[in-house]
Amino acid sequence: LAVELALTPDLNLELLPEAPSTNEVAAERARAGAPDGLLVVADHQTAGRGRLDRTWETPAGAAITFSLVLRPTVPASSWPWLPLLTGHTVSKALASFGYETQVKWPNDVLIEGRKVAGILVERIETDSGPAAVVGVGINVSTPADELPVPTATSLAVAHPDLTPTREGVLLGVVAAVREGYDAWQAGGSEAASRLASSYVAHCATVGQDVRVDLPGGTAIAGRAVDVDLDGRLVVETGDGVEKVGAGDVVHVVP
Ligand code: BT5
Repeated sequence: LAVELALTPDLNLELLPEAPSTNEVAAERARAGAPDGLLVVADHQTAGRGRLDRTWETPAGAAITFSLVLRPTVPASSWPWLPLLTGHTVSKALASFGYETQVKWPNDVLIEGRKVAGILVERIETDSGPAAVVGVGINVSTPADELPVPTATSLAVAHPDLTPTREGVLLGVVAAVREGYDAWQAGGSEAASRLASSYVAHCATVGQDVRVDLPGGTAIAGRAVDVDLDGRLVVETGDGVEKVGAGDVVHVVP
């Protein structure tokens, strides 16, 4: 991984052979003053984290695990869009390599209904103001029998005849995330609503009958009809309209 990345001089990069969690390392660096744009990449991640205390498991050498330190200048009210923006740009970047990807709200990237990439965005407080750590994990060459859960896939399992390198995918995805973030930051409310409509148009969840498992242990069911400007999923239930800020979507197969 090191050799090709070293040829890309415009990256502010910390490349680690092994790390427990790149989100942890990036958060430490942000607290120590790291600027917007620091990219922490681990060749192998040993204690990857998902949302809500879940784990993210990837075998050595087969996955991409990285975290970006961002210091957004947009109002704090816009920050909830960061995970959606990241899911959207990772999905588009993988599509540019030939994969047919979809985003499941808020930010799981799927191929043929299975999860190929997961995203964990965390907001942290630092002496130089709040920062966001954007963590991305992508299953690249993981063989089927080493995928941690039946709902997972990898680029290699989904499409064995496409064989991009891990470095190539990493650089393509990082560039896409960075570009999407810069456009979103620079573009004001117009860019924000453009992103929202582009996201809604590509999100596999909108238009589906869903059950959403909420963090407290309850669930709601209904039709997902939209994503609002705060990034919340809008669900029409029998009792009216509910807006969900966090939860796990289960697509209900009719
Ligand atoms: C996520 O959480 O999907 C966020 C994953 C973020 C991983 C990146 S890697 C770089 C950075 N450093 C970190 O420590 N994390 C980030 P969530 O939506 O909660 O999904 C977690 C669930 O996905 C687990 O409970 C498993 O069911 C499943 N899972 C675990 N490992 C997986 C994998 N490699 N591929 C697909 N699904 C996986």
